[in-house]
Order: sequence, then structure tokens, then C-alpha cells
Amino acid sequence: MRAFGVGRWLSCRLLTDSQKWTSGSRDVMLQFQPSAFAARRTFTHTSRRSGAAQEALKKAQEDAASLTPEYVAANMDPKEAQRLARVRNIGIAAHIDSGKTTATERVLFYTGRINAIHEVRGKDSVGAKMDSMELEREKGITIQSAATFCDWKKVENGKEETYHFNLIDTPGHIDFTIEVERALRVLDGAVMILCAVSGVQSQTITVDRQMRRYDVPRISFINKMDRMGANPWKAVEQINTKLKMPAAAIQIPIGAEDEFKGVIDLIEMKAVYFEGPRGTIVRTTDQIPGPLREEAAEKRQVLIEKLADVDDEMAEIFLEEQEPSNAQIKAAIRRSTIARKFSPVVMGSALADKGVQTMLDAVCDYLPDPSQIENMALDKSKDEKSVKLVPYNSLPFVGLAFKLEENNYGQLTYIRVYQGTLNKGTYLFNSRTDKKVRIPRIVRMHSNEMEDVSEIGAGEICAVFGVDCASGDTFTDGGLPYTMTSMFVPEAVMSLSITPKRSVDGDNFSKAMNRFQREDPTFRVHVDAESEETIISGMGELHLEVYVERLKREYKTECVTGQPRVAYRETISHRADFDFLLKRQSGGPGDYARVAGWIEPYDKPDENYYESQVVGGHIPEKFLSACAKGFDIATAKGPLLGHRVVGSKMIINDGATHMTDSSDYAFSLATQMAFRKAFTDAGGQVLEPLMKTTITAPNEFQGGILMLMNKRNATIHDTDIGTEDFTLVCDCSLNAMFGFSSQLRAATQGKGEFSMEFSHYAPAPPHLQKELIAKYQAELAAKRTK
Ligand SMILES: Nc1nc2c(ncn2[C@@H]2O[C@H](COP(=O)(O)OP(=O)(O)OP(=O)(O)O)[C@@H](O)[C@H]2O)c(=O)[nH]1
Ligand SMILES: [Mg+2]
Repeated sequence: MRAFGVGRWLSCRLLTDSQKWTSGSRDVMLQFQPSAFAARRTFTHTSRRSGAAQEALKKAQEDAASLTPEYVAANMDPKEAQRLARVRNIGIAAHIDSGKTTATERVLFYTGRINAIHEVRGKDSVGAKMDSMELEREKGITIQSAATFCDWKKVENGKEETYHFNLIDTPGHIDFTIEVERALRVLDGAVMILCAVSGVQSQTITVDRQMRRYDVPRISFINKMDRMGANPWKAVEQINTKLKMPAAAIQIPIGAEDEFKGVIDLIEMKAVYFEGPRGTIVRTTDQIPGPLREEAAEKRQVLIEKLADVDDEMAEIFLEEQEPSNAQIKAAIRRSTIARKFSPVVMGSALADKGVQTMLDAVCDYLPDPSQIENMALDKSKDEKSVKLVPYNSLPFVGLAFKLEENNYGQLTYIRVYQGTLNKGTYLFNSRTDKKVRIPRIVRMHSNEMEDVSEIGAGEICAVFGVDCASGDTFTDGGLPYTMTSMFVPEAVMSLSITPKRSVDGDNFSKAMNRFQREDPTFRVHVDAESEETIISGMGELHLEVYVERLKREYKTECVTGQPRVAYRETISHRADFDFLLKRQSGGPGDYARVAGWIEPYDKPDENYYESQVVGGHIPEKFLSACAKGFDIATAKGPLLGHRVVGSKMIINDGATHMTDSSDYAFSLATQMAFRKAFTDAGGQVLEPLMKTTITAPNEFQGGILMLMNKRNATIHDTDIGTEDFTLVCDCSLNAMFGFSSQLRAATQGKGEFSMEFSHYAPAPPHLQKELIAKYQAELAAKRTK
């Protein structure tokens, strides 16, 4: 929080408040044979709303705080309760390349969604199911998150139980971080994957921050146990120390590296081996290999002690020196995981087909079902009072559109259903626009394929067709005036100019730009009024590069791009008065407008504010709106560099008109000119984006990296020295980070890594400001003389 600028901090704080109730989310997935699915989905909703559900809705509106998950559960239709208890909405999030997509591929295979496994960057060149975009398969990285649903059959008390998973595989690269944000916004739980060799990496720290932002409970999966140097205990220690999340392993490995065969379940004290083709045969035995018995007993004790630290019931058992039963241990893990006080750690190797099935069991055992997470909305009719959403099918519908995507069939909108049931053919209201839309088709997504369904119950996730909306819009059935807060959208910090090579591609170019902007809130497009160049901005070079490449592949539009540029801002530091007269006479009707007032810093540093305090009709009402427009134009393109002005306030309190020469045009222009002139008097300055940068590297390189960062004028916030690696967290200007990856590689023999995300805007160093302004002014002068 410290590293955020005031504006960002404010928006972040708002978000944090909302998370108290936003806590995760629930979606649904069910099914895989459509017939079995249809038979199972006996929804209890009808037009007749059950009394208990109505009572809960009333309580949710009047006294949300008292509506505990226990109350919701106690008043739920038993059939519904049973359905929800078997639903898990989960996201997979982690550092880049840790094996999220590879693990998801196994999940799909073991749950029967796909018949064969294809690897990311595999020799067969098919690529993993969830990386469906051509570019993803080529680059071997995930760019867009992909949703799927599957059924996992788990044996409980000698009986097979079916769990329905909705699963979202997210990208690891920081440039696509919005995909992680929106997945975590609507999911109830997450699997955080770590590499058994690298442990907590720079991007793991970012993902941890995002999970905390949306209060998402998580289990940790230590992947790549087959790699040379695999050491799960380093990763477990780092989750505790670096992420400060109490965690303990609930398994220990049987062998490691080439010899990795399976795991020992520390609760049941059983050995689990993954055998047969693709590890499909899970063999469980009481025979723990002799050399591992002592280690297993010791790590079981560590688990119990860790639980006693975070869970009262377990603490009591521990203090009374009793041995907890397996059921008590499991219950304590579940309670403390859902309360986000603990993360159970499982391990395996996705690539070697080991440990994925036990990870799925852990998801069922320890991650919450949709009714165990509190979700809130704001009641627009009661001054945006917080109300709880209740996951009963019989209540009025409330859902959130969290992701838009265009495919061959049209525009798809992903919706998380928080309350009520969504039926095909019904009408929904968009609570932002108050527009009514028909839902002609509902589907469940399986990467880029889909399956039609006719209804979706509370706590589930689906996609709908033909709905015109923006990402983050709330939909209701018109019965409740609710709206939900949206997700955190990071600032775009990098931009470049782009023009289609051939003018005939103009149409395709605009189509693509419109689509990309609709789908991705971190991608923005604007046209520079003077140069008439199209400028795209986004999260980083790779982000923009991907869109340029997609234009070429998907829209057959090749483009010429400029150099990537930092998105600067301009602002003022103190008040300055102005009294400006525009008087131009050139033969015919002239331009006349006088505006007077002042500009000063605005207390919301991300926004601008305009106010008219003109009395006595010195500027008639009809011209005042032109003044407001003039202010908007002036702030869209700052006087120093032509970048957006933020944190400025303009008050116009006096002026004068001329009988014939005053016009909207004259007042708009006079306001723009007055603003530009006053800008210098008000201490106008250039702001640059500072990036929260996390660097991890072996301890021996610490001195060298500190030097590197000092040279870049970074502000160091935190250094954490572990047994082998250290982590450094600092704020550094984006400008100073160009070319950093190769320097870091050189300084650490390729062992260091870093990730960065936007933190806040701060004044650029004076010499840089001077240089940038001089360059911009020279460009302007050159244009004028042309
Ligand atoms: N040795 C080993 N390699 C693995 C394992 N799991 C994944 N990999 C490899 O790690 C690389 C990255 O795997 P992905 O599944 O694409 O990783 P990801 O986390 O989805 O990557 P992004 O989505 O781009 O962040 C691939 O080359 C995989 O084959 C594992 O268990 N052991
Ligand atoms: Mg991936």
C-alpha cells in the first residue's frame, strides 16, 4: 500500500474495502457427459420463491453483517446445499513458466475432458488445450486466461463423490496481469503453483498480492519435483517467510528428481504412487518406505504445530497434548485455509504426470464451495448501501460480466452468477446502463470450445452470447437495484504509435482496435489530435507487441509502429490566477472571449475538475459548457509534453462577451489558452510512472544488484535475505528500467529475475523534464515550419 500514489492508494483502498465482501466468488462447472449433467441439474428454483430464501434476501438487504455463511447454509434448500458443496471455482495462478498450463492439461485429462495430453512447446506441435491462441502455442506462453469446467470423482468414506470444477488457467507474464485480476475477482479459491527448484519467484510475490486483494483462499502446489535440484522445503519456507503466509506441507515426496515417484499423505500416513500410462493409476498403500517414516512423522508434527498457530481448536488440542484425529486435522486445514490464515502445500510434477490427482483432492478438501464465500453488492436505491448476495437459485438474479471475448460465433461475455438462476431466453438488465438485454444462448466454455446449456444456477460461471456490455458490468433480472464493484485495472504505462501499412486495411484496423479495447481494459487507443497518429498504450512492450502481431494474423493488417514510449503525465504544483482575453479580428466576424479565475492542484491526483463560479451573467450559461469542453481538451494534451494532465482543478469566476464575436468556439479556445498560460505559473511539471519492482537472485549477487538499482535512483522498500536467495522490492522509474533484463542477466550469470508492475506517478528528475520538454517543443516548432 505504501508504494501506491494517493490516487492509486485511494482506489486500492476502496477495492480492499469491497473485498471484505467480495471475497472470492463462485462459479460453477459441473458435468461432462451432457446426459449425466442434465440429469443431475435439478434446480429447485421456480417462480415460487421459497420462504427461507426470501427471508435470507430480506436479511441480506437490511442487515447484511448478520448474514453469515452459516445462516445462508442453514436456510438453504438441502438439494441446493448438496449441489453447492460439490462446486469448486478455482484459478491457477503463478510465476511465468511454473507449469500452470501443463498442470491444467493434466486436470483436463484426468477428469476426462480431453483424451490425450499435449505439451506446451511439445514436439507434436499441437500445444496445450488451454493455450488455444496460435500466438500462445508459438511462443509457449499463456496470453489470455482460459476457462473450462470438469468433473472430478473423489472417493470419500468409501464412496465416490463427484465434484464440479470451474477452472481458469491464467497467464504468468506481468503484462497480462489483468487476466489474473479478473479471474481472482470472480473465483472462490486458487491453486498457487511454485517451482520446486526456484521456490517463491518475483512474480509469485505479485500473484500473492493479487490473491490478497480479492481475499482468495489458496492451496500451494510445488511443481517440477522431477527437476534437478528440486527441494520442496525451500519453497515451503519461502511461502512462510517471503509471502508471510503460514503454510505447511501435507505431503512429503517419495524420491526426487529422476527418482520422484509419488508422495506420502501426512494426514492419512499413506504412500501414494502414480503409475501406469500418464500416471493414471493412483496406488495408495499403508506401507511407507522405511527411510521416509521418520521424516513423515516429523513433518506431520510440523503441520499440526503450524495449524495450532492459526486455528483455535487445533491450538486447544495441541495444548492439551492430545493427538488430533485425521478428521480434526483436515477440518482445521479447511477452516484456516478458507479463513485465509493458512495454505496447505501439496507437491508433484505435472510434466511427469505425478501428484495432480492428489492436488485435485486437496482442492475438494480445503478450498471453499460458493456458499462459503461472502459476496457483496451495492444497493443503488439505498445510497449504495452494502448488501450481501445469497447463492440461492430461487432469488432474483445478480451476476457480474467479468470478461469479454470475441470469437468466430460472435461476442462472448463471461458471467459469474452470484445469486438466482440464469435461464436461456430471459431478459436481464445492465445495472450501469439500465438497458434490457435478451440472453439468447448460454454456454459453458472449455478453452475455445463450448457447450450449450439452458440454465445456470447460483454460484456458477457461464458465457452468454449477443450481450452488449463492458467488462465489469453487473446484470440483474430487474428485480433488485444492485451493482457490484468491479476489478482493479492497472494503469497503462507504455505506448507506441501505430499505422496500417496499406490504407485499404483501415477498416480492419479500426475493427480490431475496437475489439481489443472492449476485451482488455488495460489496452487503450487514442488518436493524437495534432499528429493524427493512432497511439496504443498498455502494460509493457510484450503486451503491445502481442496486439500488433494479432492485427497481422487475425486481421491480416500489417502495421508500422513507432518506438515504445513511456506514458508520462503532467500536473501543477500550486495555484495560479488567470485573466485571459481572446480577441481576434480578421476581416469578417472575429473571436472574442474573456475568462478569468484560477487553476490549482486537485485533491484527486488521477483526475481533473472544472467548476464555474461565474455570477451576474458575465459569461452566459450557453458559453459555460464550451468553457468546460475547453478544459477537457486542454487537459487531454498537456502544454509541456502533450501527455495527459492530471490532478488539476480549474475555476472560472468571471469573464466578458462581445455582442457579435463571442461563440462556443471562442470560449472553448480562450479556456484552453488560459489553462496553458496559467500552467507554467502554477509550477507545471512532468510526472513519470514508477514501477514496483521485485528482484530475486542468489545472495552472492546482492551487492551488485543494489549498485545497479542505486544507479537507477530506485527507492528500496524491502530486502529479504533467505538462506540462498534474496528478494529486493523497490520503486524505480519505468524509464530507468529499459534494457534492465539484459543487465540483470549479465550481473547475475543469468540467475536473477525480476517483475514489475505500475506503482504510482511521481515527478520526473528535473534534468529529464528539461530534456523531454525541449525535445517536444523542438518537434512542435519543426512541425510549424513545415
Ligand atoms: N521438468 C518439468 N518441467 C515442467 C513441469 N511442468 C511444466 N514444465 C515445463 O515448463 C514450461 C512452462 O510450462 P507451462 O505449463 O507453459 O507454464 P505456465 O505456468 O502455464 O506458463 P505461462 O502461462 O506462460 O505463465 C514448459 O516447457 C513445460 O514443459 C514439471 O513438472 N517438470
Ligand atoms: Mg500457461
